[in-house]
Amino acid sequence: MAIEEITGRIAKDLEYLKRYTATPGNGCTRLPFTKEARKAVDYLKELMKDAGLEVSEDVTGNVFGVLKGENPEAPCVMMGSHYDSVVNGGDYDGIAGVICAIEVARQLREQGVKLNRNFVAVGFCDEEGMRFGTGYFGSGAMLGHRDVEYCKKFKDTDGISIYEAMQEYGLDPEMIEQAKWPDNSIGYFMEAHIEQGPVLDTEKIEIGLVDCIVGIQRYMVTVNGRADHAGTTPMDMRMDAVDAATKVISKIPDWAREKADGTVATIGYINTVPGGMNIVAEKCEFTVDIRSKNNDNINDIANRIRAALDREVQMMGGSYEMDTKLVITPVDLSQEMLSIMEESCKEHNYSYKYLPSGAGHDSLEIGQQLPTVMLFVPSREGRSHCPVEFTKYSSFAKASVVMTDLAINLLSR
Ligand code: HGY
Ligand code: MN
Ligand code: MN
Repeated sequence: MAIEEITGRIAKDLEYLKRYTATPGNGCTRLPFTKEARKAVDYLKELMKDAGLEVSEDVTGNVFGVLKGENPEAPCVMMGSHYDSVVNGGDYDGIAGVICAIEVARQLREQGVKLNRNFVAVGFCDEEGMRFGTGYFGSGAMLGHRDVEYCKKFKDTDGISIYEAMQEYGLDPEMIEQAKWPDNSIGYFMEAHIEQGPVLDTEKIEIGLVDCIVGIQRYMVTVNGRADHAGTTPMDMRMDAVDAATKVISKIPDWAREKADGTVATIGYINTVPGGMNIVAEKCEFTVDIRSKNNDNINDIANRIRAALDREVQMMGGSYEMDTKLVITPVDLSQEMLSIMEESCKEHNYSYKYLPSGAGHDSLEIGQQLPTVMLFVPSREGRSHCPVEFTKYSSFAKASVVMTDLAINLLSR
């Protein structure tokens, strides 16, 4: 099929899916276990059925489409990404990778490829961790890394746990462990994704071959002081949670800069309680997201945060909690699968470049234990996690052509 026709199919699907957002006109907000997620999954199911796939949805809200091979018992070739988004995010992060997986299934059928094993397209339910502060929920559950205790532990800012959100969505969280796929049932995992950074766009390169993904640690820190009158309380009598917290927060970006190797640290959320302009803050909550290819750097910054909190809180006379939301180590992706994609790029005369991923992905979770590979396509001006996120549909079409070549190789084994 001509690349223009493939581009048209992908464009139609992604344009249609743009409507499933809680913030129309202000980016994509499709959080897990919401009506927007439900509608997107129902549409993905239709596309999978139209592509001749056997469709199912698991106990966590992951959606699978299976193209049967000769030996359905053999470890399958799985391809996909996530259908959830951040708040006011872009229209391509995650969901485009799910559409690319369905597009690969279409091309496998159209080319009459003989499948020795199943090809499975997947849409994972909660990669971002945006709602509950975690990450990789659906892909983690598929690997058996999520349980009922986990679902009860993490809550959104309205105090709703994953457990309750799943129930409201019509799922039974008590069955979470049924999401686990049997050992050796997945042979390979492939993911197409937007780069979400500036490299490919700046260098005018069409395909990114991702050789590693950074490790990530995420924390919610709560500093506890004492509420007091902003006017009558002398400065040396205060237990000002904001004063203590900001003394720590202000140091964190420099600790990342000092590593001078691409290590990053982000304070994405700060909140004060009770939040009155004439009240000394009783509490100050903030998130920390630390990432690096070097896990020692991540641990070092997390330890420096703890030491700084100990110091500042001791001086203030209050306390703090540093709740762990996510800890995942860096992962190297499959060189064998990357080489096959590199050959495909050469054959189709697509420019390409090997590069690391500074963003986390379902492949980060899955690559910890299975042969995994990612392919990036350019993000205009490197922008992502915002409404201006943009990638040309023809880029996704090229990605699907390269990944079909990889799938054919793996499915012939
Ligand atoms: O946060 C990330 O890196 C990804 O977009 N989930
Ligand atoms: Mn993503
Ligand atoms: Mn994302």
